[in-house]
Amino acid sequence: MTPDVAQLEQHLLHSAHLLLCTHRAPDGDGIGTMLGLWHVLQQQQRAATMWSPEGVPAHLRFLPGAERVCTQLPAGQRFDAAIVIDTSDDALLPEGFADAPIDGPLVFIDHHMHHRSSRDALFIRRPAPAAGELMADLLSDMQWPLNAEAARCLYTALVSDTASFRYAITTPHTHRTAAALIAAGASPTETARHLYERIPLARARLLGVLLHTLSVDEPLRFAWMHCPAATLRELGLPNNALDGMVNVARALRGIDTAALFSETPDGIHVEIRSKTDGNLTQWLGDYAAKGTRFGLQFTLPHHTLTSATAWIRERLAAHQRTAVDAAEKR
Ligand SMILES: [Mn+2]
Repeated sequence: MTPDVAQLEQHLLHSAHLLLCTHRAPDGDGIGTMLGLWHVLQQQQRAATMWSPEGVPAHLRFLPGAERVCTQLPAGQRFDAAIVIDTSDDALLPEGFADAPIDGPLVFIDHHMHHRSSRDALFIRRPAPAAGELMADLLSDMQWPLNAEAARCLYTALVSDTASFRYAITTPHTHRTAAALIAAGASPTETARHLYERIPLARARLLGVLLHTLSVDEPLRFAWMHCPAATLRELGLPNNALDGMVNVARALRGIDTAALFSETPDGIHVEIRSKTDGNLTQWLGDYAAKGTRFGLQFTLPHHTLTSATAWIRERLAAHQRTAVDAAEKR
């Protein structure tokens, strides 16, 4: 066990009441990993409160213990340690975190290597495809046994962040972890059914509207879709209904890069993803703060859908010319 994990174990074993939380806009990895840790703590008879001010997204409410996640901290409860899962970026902490009554150490357990925090905390940051995998590793290092509930939650975390083991960062160890979780009680069918086979009708209709706007630039190997502000309004959907929709364009044959442009009050929100190593952080440099080489999101103020699309295509074309020039010089 490395010193940081030994320190984590001390905090977990010797705190009277732990606070567990994850990032803003909670996802399957953050919620699943938080729940997984909570079930193991329950087994060890450790008191812990799970907190997510935005609640648990509907598609994750099947997870055992989801009903125990509170949106408001229990009045009068103080915490002698807090474990923050799936982020170590101060800007992504849950709303109200600064006022949470935490008297003791703060621990960040995260797999985002580019996240930064100025807090005085224990950082357990490892490159892993999901916080769920990292948590399974930590529990195994500490020799804390998994129960079936924890396994179901951690498996769902792993499937969520790897998009079903599809990304390059998936390793043999990832699959061994998944195997161990299934052996401990996780169900691939249960997870798949809840993550992928419960699409609300309004979201399917949204996909239909977006597909009408699908355009491709074959030489650039670039595809994009547009979502005017009125679309979500008319379908009665929140902004996060667009999450992941860009992947439909990204999956097209002959396409390496895809973008979804949506109108917001602050400007045009751009979600862009690359199938290959598109080096997005290189050609979108200034906009790449919150993302990876494979996927980025940012907002372009003072743009329309048309001008934002033209701007991205120009930048992508310029990047591809530079890449060709560099290849010819070699
Ligand atoms: Mn994650």
